[in-house]
Amino acid sequence: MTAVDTDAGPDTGPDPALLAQFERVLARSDRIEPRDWMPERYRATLVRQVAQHAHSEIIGMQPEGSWLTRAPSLRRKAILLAKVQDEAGHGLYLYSACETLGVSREELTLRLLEGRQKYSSIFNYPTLSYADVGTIGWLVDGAAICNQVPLCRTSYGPYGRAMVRICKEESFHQRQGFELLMTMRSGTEAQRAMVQESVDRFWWPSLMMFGPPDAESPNTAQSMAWGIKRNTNDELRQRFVDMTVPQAQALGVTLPDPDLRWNEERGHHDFGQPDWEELAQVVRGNGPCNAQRLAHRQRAHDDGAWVREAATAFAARRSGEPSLSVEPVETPGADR
Ligand code: BYC
Repeated sequence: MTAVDTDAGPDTGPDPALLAQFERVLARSDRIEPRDWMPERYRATLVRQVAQHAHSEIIGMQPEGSWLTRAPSLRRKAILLAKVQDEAGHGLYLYSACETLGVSREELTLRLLEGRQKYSSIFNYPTLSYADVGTIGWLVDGAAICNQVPLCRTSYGPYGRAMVRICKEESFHQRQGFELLMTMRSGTEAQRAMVQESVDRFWWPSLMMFGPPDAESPNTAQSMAWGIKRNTNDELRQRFVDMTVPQAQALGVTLPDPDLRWNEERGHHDFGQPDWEELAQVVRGNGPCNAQRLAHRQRAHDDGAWVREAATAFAARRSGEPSLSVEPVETPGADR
């Protein structure tokens, strides 16, 4: 789509020609790019979803990050460090994608800290054992892959391109989680029990990651019509269950759902419903770790104030100079 720099303005409604052009782009499954005209509600919906996604990546560093200092071996620590750093990177790509919609990262951070924007419910559950690192990789990143692979084809260019790279990294995350659980499953009786206990705690919250059932999802229909979402919440939840059941069998763990069984007629697994009231409570801020996660994020933001100030001062100084000159710094006693 070519760049259009005019807008008919809020009082008169969108210019029909611009709207028609926008709809033509969507109809041929092409991308909307930052400088293209777009309806204000399309832009606002994207800001909501992409910001929520970015916040999830950043808050999502906490549950696993808390195990970095307690990793059982150097190898596990290196793997976990790489994964948590990847999550930070994902957050940054997504904040950048969101900034192309005209909202600054500073503003987005403020909206998160003031509770005006959400992040994924899953990160409001505690990580109680090292098996949880494996379970998050296997189930949470597994759910994230199911949700995010279709988002590589989302209608907004910067979001879709960010998702391509993120999905590649998520695949590694899921494999490392599965491998960790597989290793623990071939360990002692206590380790095997630790894996099962962890899976029992994370199964239902993982299913909730896909959002409420379609019938109670206020945003799905419009987001699908705009090509922001390519599948409904229930479609992706079903895909996740079908993908995960054989993996659970390979691991030798049971999934805590008495209604889970293969349905020959449908060609899919039937499964029970998560506790939707629990999801509503967690999303409203009343999950087991909501307050802790936000307080930690606020602390990290406060601790980072000097870095932002220094970077801003440096950028201002650099923009005031015709060219960047690095001045020698006098360091007493330093080697010459
Ligand atoms: N948690 O109409 P609906 C990761 C909200 S991070 C919290 O269905 P929509 C990882 C929803 O926002 C991956 N809130 O909404 C990182 C809406 O409220 P608002 C995170 C939820 O947007 C570190 C309301 O409920 N992935 O992988 O059509 C370590 C009604 O819902 C949740 C993404 O962010 C929830 N689970 O669909 C490891 C994916 N569910 O905003 C791993 C991108 C619903 O109207 N996002 N809500 O106030 C999406 O695909 C969609 O936004 C959702 C929800 C499927 C989540």
